[in-house]
Amino acid sequence: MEDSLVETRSDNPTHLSLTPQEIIQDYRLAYQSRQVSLVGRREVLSGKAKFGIFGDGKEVVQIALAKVFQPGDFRSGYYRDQTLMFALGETTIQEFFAQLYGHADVEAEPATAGRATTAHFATRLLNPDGSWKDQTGMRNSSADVSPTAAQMPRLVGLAYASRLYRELDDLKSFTQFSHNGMEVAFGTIGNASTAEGMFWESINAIGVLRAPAVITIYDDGYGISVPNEQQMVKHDLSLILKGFQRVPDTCDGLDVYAVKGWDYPALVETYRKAAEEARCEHVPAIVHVIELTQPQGHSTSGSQERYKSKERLEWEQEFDCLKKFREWIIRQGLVAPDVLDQMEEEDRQTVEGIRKAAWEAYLSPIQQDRREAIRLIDELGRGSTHPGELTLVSQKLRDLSAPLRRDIMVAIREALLTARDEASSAKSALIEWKSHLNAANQQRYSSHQYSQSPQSALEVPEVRPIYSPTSPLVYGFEVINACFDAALGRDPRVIAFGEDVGKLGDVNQGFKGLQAKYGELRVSDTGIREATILGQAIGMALRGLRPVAEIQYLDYILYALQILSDDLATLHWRTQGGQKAPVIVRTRGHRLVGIWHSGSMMAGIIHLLRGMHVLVPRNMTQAAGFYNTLLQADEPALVVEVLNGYRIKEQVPDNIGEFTLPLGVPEVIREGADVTIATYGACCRIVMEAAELLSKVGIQADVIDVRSLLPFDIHRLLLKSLQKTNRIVFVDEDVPGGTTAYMLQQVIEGQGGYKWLDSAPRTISGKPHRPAYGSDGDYWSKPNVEQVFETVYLLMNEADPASYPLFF
Ligand SMILES: Cc1ncc(C[n+]2csc(CCOP(=O)(O)OP(=O)(O)O)c2C)c(N)n1
Repeated sequence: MEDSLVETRSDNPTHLSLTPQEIIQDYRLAYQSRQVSLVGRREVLSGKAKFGIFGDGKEVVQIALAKVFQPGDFRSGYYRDQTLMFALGETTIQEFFAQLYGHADVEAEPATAGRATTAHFATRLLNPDGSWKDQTGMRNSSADVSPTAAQMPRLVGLAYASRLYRELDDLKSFTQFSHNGMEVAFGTIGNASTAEGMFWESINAIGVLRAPAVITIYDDGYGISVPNEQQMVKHDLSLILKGFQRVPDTCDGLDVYAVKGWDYPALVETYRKAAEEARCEHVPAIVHVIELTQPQGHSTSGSQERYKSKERLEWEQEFDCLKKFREWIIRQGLVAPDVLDQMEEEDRQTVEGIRKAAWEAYLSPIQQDRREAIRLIDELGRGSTHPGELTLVSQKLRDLSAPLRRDIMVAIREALLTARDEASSAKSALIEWKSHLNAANQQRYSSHQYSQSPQSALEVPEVRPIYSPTSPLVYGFEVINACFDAALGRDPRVIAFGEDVGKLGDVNQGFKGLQAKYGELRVSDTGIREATILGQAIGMALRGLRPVAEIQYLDYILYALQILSDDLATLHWRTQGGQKAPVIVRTRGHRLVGIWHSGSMMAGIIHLLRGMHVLVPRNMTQAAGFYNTLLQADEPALVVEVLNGYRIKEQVPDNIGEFTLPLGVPEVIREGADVTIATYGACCRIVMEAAELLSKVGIQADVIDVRSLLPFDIHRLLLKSLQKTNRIVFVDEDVPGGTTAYMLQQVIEGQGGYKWLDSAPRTISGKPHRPAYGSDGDYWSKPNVEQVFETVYLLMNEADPASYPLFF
């Protein structure tokens, strides 16, 4: 062990200031948690639950961690944390089993209402109406995700928020979220997942930001079957982490501890020290917990005997943290072995009783539905000409020992199909029951993808921009700048950050001068670390702040796309409205120059970010309107500004800080009766030029700027245009079959536009490759005026060759 790492170990409990009762209580909780793992695995292997992953082998470290976890603190962890959650009182054993069974009821399974896999923890941060609860009175957990290490980026923001609440006077009144930044964010991660780039990016960011996070690495030597030798250089995380070690007596770096996972007193001491420094001095820490085991192997999907040696398995038995904890308690004379045996027996029974209750609670509403379905099918059979077949259907359903909801639906469909040639009141009743079940299951599994609160972005009232003869004509970047100036002045929770956002005021000057005006914590620079810029924003938003996180160019959002997709976009849905993170992601894209500054991969984005709003304003005034709307809403959104719009002049509305732009409402930017052209972003300019040329040959185009891809045209304006023109062309710079195909599906299928078509619908997109460099590269890679003109002209020629003769 290197000198600079603090190795803690102790055999003497007296200095722990814990009573024997507290220590025995800790042991019993650890023991109960182990029982949960054993019983849980049995439930999966017997077929009652689908998949099990448990925290066995990590009980003692989590008991120690829980001791320093205070109300107001946050957890960002992963699937091994059951003991921590039990010890915090934030997940009950019954709720754990409810999740194991997939009990889709928020009362029974408050973390995710049956949506997330086993051992995905979360606390409910929101009231049923979507408003924030008082976080300082609760021990909080952000909602887990399965991609390992993806819990790390949001830890950056959860911890950094404490610094902001402590150092920004204007935030002092938000006592629902913080008391002077005294909150610590606790992260947990497995040893193997530290091989992910996101882990290193996160600890670097936490160190740079001096964000009070305490990160625990549970090191059990393996990542499923792959040992540390194949996961990390030098095979020893403590050695690698040495470079992050805080320079003594400075704030530079993190405190790095190494402690054995079976050594209860040492763990208790280590966490006390680490949490105290983080809480009071905002010094982050890493606790590398070594010599951990995994008694049941990785998960229910496989057996560890296939990849662990006999020696390793023997060592794991010997160093099982529960065994060592028990031995230590007995050695200290805190309790006699036979008394402990008795307690263990009681705890085994307790856990089994809770499991049984969880199973019955899960099954009983399904059985009730089954009874009703059987009754209705039998009723149908009584008046039917197919009584035998219908009896078989209901008997099959009755025979299932543990029916699923889908079994009920399959039986109903089979019964209705059997009786398809009949009409009866019994059949109508069954059809009605089926639609009732479908609606209930829709609610059960698909609700809350977007906000259902009064702060939904769709509820923000529209305020039109006001112009007067004195409204100045300025560059686009100045419009954005005025909008952000107003937002920062209006609301102290608005915090903007990103690469070059602070001192420079972003690469296009949208924040020019605003750091000087509002300070370095309100408008700040970050490292080049897109994934953790997003994580920073998610964590801050979870703690009540209003981050505007900038990704410098749309092309680089790919680095953050995983976090956006897995974490941010799913958050509200995967907690069934229990958590929200109203992050505004600001970026700029579409055509400018070359392969990596002309990105417009909008289809990739909209398909991966369902659960967020995705907005593509064509100019900076519209972007400002969207920001004003979003800052009043409680939902996450991505705004893609037009890269080549910053140097184009626009008139600033007199109410730049107040006007709003509704989401999902396209705008007709040129009227015509011959053809509808739907587009967005930088392509609006191209299409408008083409429409001008088309009008010279007598073709009048209805040009519609879609503006908002998610949500899309909620009032069916495109359909109205199509009903007038009977022809439609979709134009954008994405790849063929990208967002143009999405728009086509929305209008032709979704809005029923196919009924109004006199010509086949067309799409015009960029090439399937990235845009080549230079103006000519742009011209032949992205849609151009001539291409739009010719496509529309051909459409008209097809319909009326005499009026529109071919000339090319
Ligand atoms: C990004 C990602 N890759 C792969 C997986 C599949 N997977 C689940 S757990 C796991 C091993 C993780 O090992 P470690 O981080 O040491 O944690 P442990 O399960 O041992 O506690 C893997 C590879 C995943 N969930 N996420």
